[in-house]
Amino acid sequence: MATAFLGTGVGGPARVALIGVPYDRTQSFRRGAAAGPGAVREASWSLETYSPVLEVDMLEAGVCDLGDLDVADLDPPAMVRRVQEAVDGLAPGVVPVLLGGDHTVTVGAVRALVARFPQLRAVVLDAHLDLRHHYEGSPWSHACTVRRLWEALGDARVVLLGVRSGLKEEWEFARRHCRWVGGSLALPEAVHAELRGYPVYLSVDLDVADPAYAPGVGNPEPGGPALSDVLQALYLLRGLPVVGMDLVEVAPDLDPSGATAVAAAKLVREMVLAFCGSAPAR
Ligand SMILES: [Mn+2]
Repeated sequence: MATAFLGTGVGGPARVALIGVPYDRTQSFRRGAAAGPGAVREASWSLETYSPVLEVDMLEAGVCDLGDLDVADLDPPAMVRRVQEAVDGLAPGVVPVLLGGDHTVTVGAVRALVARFPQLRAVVLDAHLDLRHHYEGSPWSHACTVRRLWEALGDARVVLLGVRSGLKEEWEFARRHCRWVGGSLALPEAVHAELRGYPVYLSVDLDVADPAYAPGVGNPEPGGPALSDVLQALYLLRGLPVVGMDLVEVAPDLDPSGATAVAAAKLVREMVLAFCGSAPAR
């Protein structure tokens, strides 16, 4: 499938690898995220490749779309292993950008990258804490993703922004074991400065935005920021040494208007260009 984000003729060696992970078997409420990657690619047709805010173009960002992983029939641990292998197989210096798919896909990417970057930190934008140890009998539920990241990375290496939902126990866990957990999208300058010294994985669960802007998500959580505020938060994170990222939980069929998929495509464009838009020094 060719789209504006495919980067046909990447204009030099690939620096960014888009990887679709069409998977929604770890959803807790309503499914549909398996259709996310295809819908985001299709929606990207309606957007320009140029970002007037960042003043860079997708066609000059060295973006290569590797298509979708064949994960539909896999159980969750096998899917996570498949994602891990795919990210592990990328050449050094190529930044993986996963299109979800459930938030559980993040676990595979982070496991691969922490093997390559032992000091890896994770910045997660999400309406939910996702810190349950198990949910409905499974450690692979998308309600457990951040807990799995914490296990993979270690204590005080996860930053959570935009959170407005979670059990009391999850909030207590977050305050004890995450580097920062915020209901807003603002990152304290001290934490920002600290993160600049480490490789960072950036995970954006689309439900961080208010459902008014992106209703096609598995677990919509009212009372969130506008899409423009999410974009602004991403711009403020520019400068962090991001070595991998994802945009997850896009369930396009839950939004007949199509706005969710376009919102997701715009976020992906701005994430790619904000963190990989210029040639890396390395
Ligand atoms: Mn979420």
